[in-house]
Amino acid sequence: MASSAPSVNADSVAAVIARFLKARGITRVFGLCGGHIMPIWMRLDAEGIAIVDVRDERAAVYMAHAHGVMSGGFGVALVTAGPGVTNAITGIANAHVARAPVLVLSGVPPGPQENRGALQDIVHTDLVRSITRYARTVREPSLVLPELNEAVARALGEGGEPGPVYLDFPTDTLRATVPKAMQRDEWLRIPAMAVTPPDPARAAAAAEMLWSAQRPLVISGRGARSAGPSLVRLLDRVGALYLDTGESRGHVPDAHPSVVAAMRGTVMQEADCVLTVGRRLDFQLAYGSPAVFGEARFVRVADIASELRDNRRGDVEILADCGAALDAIVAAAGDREPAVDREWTRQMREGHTARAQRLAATMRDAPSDAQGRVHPYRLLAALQDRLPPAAVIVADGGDWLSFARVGLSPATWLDPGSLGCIGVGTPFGIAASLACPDRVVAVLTGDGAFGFNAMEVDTAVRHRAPVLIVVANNGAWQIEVHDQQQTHAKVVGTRLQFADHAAMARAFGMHAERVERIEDLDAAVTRALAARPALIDVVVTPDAVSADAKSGLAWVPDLQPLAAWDEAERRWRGE
Ligand SMILES: Cc1ncc(C[n+]2csc(CCOP(=O)(O)OP(=O)(O)O)c2C)c(N)n1
Ligand SMILES: [Mg+2]
Repeated sequence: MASSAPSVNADSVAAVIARFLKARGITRVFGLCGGHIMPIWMRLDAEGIAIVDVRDERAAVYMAHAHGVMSGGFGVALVTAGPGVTNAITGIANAHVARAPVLVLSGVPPGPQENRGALQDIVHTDLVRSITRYARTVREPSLVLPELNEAVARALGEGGEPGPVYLDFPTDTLRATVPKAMQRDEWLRIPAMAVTPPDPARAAAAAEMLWSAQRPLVISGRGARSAGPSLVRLLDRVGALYLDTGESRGHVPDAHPSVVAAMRGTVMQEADCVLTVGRRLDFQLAYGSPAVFGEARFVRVADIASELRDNRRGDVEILADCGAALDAIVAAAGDREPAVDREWTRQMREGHTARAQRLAATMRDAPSDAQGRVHPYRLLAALQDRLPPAAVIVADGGDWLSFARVGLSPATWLDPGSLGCIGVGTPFGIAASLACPDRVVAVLTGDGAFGFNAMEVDTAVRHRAPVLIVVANNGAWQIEVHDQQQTHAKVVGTRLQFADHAAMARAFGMHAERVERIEDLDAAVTRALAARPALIDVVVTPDAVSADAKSGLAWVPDLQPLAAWDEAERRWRGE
């Protein structure tokens, strides 16, 4: 750069952005450098904000997403113009579907070069508009703080749906000065988030429905993450059964007597009253269809619109902070005895426990295949034995994700979510391990899913992110192989190599081992846990067929995501 270039002064837009982020508690930003954003980059550093420099912008957004989830706040990704933004788009789309608070910052060419064919000049805001809560180009230096305030408020869901937001700035704007008068304290404070209290009449109506139900069922999702203790209190009082989903996994411990995950299909069919807490009735819940849930009455509790009435209306719908709503329902019930059928709940819980015990035994004894390749269950058993109970589990892949979902009892769980965005695993794990260095973070990823962001092992090493990556290497996009075998009797374009991912990780300085024989597994896991960041590449048998593969999920039926639900839906519609 020419020596005449101005340095980035302490009252510049870039400097004010950095001060704003610091004031909002941001200590770490995920990014990939570029000239258009360099003023922000340098001012972040000047403010003492750590920059986790990644190898692809998509990973930066995934990391910001996981940081937001783990911290309970929002995450920040800083990407450069043009391809920096287009690379980030899958991460933004994923945060959009997951309703995850992420602030994405970028640059655009200086104003005098706009529309002249400048380097990396495309209209980013048009590209990201449909997958963000707010997408603006800020050209006026004096407006940087109100814009940042509005963007972060929208990301956090103040007055709307939480999710990703996007701001970019012409590089000359980043270097321009913000008048002192427009650096107001009100924009640099952490505002108290408004909590929407529940309508007491609706809380009473919900209590009436739940306390008079014989077979009540509670299902939770994203909106319940901050309501764990209230959720447990409600379950204890009303004696309902409980199903969690990936979005809120771990917030009700698996040992709680309401948990009946292994009886999912039966309880969905038999429940007479279903309470959803911060959960969309999306494809994972059969769209709430009467074909699967029967004529159960619904109570819907959510703090955002999209989780309140999608696909199936509630007899009672409460738009409020989820914890406050659940507390109000419990309070409205007072000391009334619930009408719950204890025989039903006992049977379901017993069924769940028996299945869970059978699964645990199957996992421990699952045999290797004829070539000695480990069964995925056996790998999960080895991990379950060695990971601490408070471990954060990040699961990613096809068959392997399905095995991990049923085989582990995590305290915290992250996965590709409703977008089915495989490849998030390694970036999610890196950010989670940096956000929670005192907890063990384990990424359980398929070999296919790992490939998307495999280069981020470099980021993990450089930033000493204490993550454990476990690659279940079956040499294929195996869930798709199973589908081709079942549906098309031909396998094409779905096999990979049994590549040596450990050798690759070692090339970047990570402790990594390849495990090809069951005898070597336990010791390798123990060594890797002690040497994080670490990776083990475990050759697993492609012959193991997961629940998701058997369910027809990969085949994509017309009416419902699973073959059994699809048939039920067809019968119910009289087709
Ligand atoms: C970004 C993206 N591309 C493709 C898919 C489709 N898909 C879903 S699972 C899967 C296979 C995953 O393979 P791997 O991670 O090795 O897990 P395995 O099934 O082999 O256990 C694919 C290709 C997807 N969900 N997301
Ligand atoms: Mg695979």
